[in-house]
Amino acid sequence: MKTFKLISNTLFLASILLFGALANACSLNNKDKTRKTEVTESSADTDWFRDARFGMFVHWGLYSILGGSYNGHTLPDESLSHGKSWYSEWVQMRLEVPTKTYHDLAKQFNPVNFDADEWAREASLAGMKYLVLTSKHHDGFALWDSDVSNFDLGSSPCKRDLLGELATACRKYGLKLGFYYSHWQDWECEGGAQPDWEDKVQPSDAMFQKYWQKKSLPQVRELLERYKPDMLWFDTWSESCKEHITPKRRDELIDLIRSIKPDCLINGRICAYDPGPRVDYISAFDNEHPEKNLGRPWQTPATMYKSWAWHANDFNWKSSEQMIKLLVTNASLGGNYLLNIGPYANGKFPAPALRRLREIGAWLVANGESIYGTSPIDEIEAPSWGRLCKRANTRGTIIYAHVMDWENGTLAIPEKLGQAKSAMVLETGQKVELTQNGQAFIKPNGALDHNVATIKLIF
Ligand code: H79
Repeated sequence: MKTFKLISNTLFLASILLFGALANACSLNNKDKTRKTEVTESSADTDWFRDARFGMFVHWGLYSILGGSYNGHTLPDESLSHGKSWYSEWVQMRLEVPTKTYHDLAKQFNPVNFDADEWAREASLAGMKYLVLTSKHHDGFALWDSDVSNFDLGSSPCKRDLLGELATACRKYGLKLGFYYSHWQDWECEGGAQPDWEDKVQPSDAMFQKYWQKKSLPQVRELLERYKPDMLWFDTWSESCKEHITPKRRDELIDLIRSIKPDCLINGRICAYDPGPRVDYISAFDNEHPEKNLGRPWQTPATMYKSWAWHANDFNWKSSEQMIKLLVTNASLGGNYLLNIGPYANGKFPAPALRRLREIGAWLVANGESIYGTSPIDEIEAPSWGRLCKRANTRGTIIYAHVMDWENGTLAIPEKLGQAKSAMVLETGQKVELTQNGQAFIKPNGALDHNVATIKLIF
């Protein structure tokens, strides 16, 4: 246990913020100079995040041992008052696991098959540019050996530095690294927020403050100092956090992060009902795909099936094609897609997840040019047949037309884009015929990808 250090919120911090703001204002976007710059007070450089478009989320912790079931019950189970959810990382609360039984799972957590290099390699092969791991979910278990809590990896048989291994592997594969940290709900700590259910007693403000100062802030500090993450992912989703996550505490947490690592990106769900202007990117709700560009860097956290963490009885796998379409749709609106994996407790990725990762990665090998570093076309509604992404540079404008439905085989190009000069299948370079006025392109002969075919239109 270490004593909590007060955060210095002084001239030093002010100068960092000022410097950050200036640096931001001066930085040129070398990818697409037509991008609009929004007026926010995010002081970190978000260009890498916007260009990345695709990341891996990983939900992994003690709950992975139970795999969505406990004591003859499996999620969702309506016979229990709060059992109606697929989210297996909530198993402790939803399937009413006694506290001691749940905490004893720490003695079993020994991921002998965890190979950080393999995780990072798979993420990279899938075309992902960053990886975000649950360092502590709502159950309160820290996936590292924490100085400020005994409910942590240090109390398990695993004596490895899992987060450190992951940080090294991510660096090797050129992936940015992020941590999910549950700053609001913490079911283990006396002052941590509890599920917002009528039958749960929430901690008083004084108790929450103790948790905040003795566990939440110091653990965020530990993560930043030890592992130097590129981004943090906080989780609130409704007004029910208002009692504990006040704008003052939100800002205190942002100040702490900026004072240690000013370029670490912070998500809007640090305070979902009022993220304020200082956060760096907006996280949509779980599996929510907005229909418009949110105007700031944004991202959808998404599942492959219904649960986030490993669930042995969740067979609702989305197809690779569905997920490619969601990635493309988000990209066309300026957003990222943070696709989740729920590894087994032993550290391995389940086969259905691996297959999907590799299929999406295979699509991106051929079509990545149409996704990474592209811009949305805000002023044009998506055509009925698919989605559009843009890349503009001094030589002209390229529009990537992602065809999701060939309709009658001649697809209209939205008039506002003007007349295209030429067109080709992005994957193969095969020329695609344009109508005489360059206002439509015609389905090329030969086999086209059954997923999403990308036509590169040059203007
Ligand atoms: O860590 C994962 C979840 O355990 C945690 N956030 C993700 C990233 C989370 N737990 N609960 N919630 C988020 C609130 C979820 C609310 C939901 Fe819905 C209700 C999900 C589905 C129905 C409303 C509608 C919000 C998204 C869609």
